[in-house]
Amino acid sequence: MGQALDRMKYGFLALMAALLAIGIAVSAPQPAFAQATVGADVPDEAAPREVPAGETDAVDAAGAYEPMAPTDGKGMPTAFEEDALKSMHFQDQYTQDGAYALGMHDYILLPVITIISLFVLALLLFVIVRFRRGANPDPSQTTHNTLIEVIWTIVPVVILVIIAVPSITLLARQYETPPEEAVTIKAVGYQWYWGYEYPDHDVEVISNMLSDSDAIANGEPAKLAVDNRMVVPVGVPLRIQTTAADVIHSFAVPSLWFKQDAVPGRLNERMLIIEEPGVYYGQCSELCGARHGFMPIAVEALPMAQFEAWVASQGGTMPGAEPAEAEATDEAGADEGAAEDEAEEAAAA
Ligand SMILES: [Cu+2]
Repeated sequence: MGQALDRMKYGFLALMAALLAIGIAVSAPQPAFAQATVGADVPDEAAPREVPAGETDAVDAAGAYEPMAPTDGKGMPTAFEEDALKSMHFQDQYTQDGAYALGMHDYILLPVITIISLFVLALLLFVIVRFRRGANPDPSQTTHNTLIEVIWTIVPVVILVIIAVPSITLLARQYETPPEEAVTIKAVGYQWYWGYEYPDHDVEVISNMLSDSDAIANGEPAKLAVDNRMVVPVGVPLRIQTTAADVIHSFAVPSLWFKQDAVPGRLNERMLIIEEPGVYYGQCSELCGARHGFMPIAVEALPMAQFEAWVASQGGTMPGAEPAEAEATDEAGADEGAAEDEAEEAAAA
């Protein structure tokens, strides 16, 4: 029996060692690959870009909309060299859910986990020193102590309850349904870029990553800047719907506490209210193929008047501007068909 157990134990250890070795072998070449890719500017033709009809000349026609310059350190990651502490922490939050979640992390989770870790470390050190063979040659045979067992059952339960209350509250907040008047934006993941459809405004935007040199020339962070941003109004409920045309992507913007999978054949939906105007950067967060790391997200939140100017610059219309309801519905249906056709073309290309 004892031998069988030993064999199982060694078998398990050997399996773990083999898995570890495979893990090292698989992961080792990656840093070299990543560096090689980061160093080189990505050629434009690698990413298919589809220009929706009427988009090219519309910007010149209106002229009222100017892309917003990003604020350094806002809505983007911080470099370790710039601010070591901030680079290891969450980004500043610009939604109420984000502020709530960050508060929960900073004031509940982090203190609790720090106290528990230090307490366990202290216990271990005490046991190692006090009950080592030299100091305690004749060990006690005690195996049970009712009082201690009750304490180490009750205390963790209390800690879990303390964590569960804000945790479930946060979950419920994130499931809140957007109100009827919310602005709908459908983010569609493609291999490897994003498309943003505004069914209420009759606008579609295709968003590709800028090359490093273009991004830096724009005063934007490299690998996060895009040619066409997802422009949204600030301070009003947004109905963000995500889906994908080919494989699973994930629409994620850390400073807006927003991450939602974009799954082919499924429409996921979550409400988003951005508190401050600004440019907020994110990335696809579901491994989706060779250029997964090169399909960034840039959300530009503008006051309503400027958002209206942007819609006009894209050749769209604000909802309510057109009186005919039936016509609008027909158009939306046609647009979806067109988007599907485009997706098929992209997949075929
Ligand atoms: Cu992706």
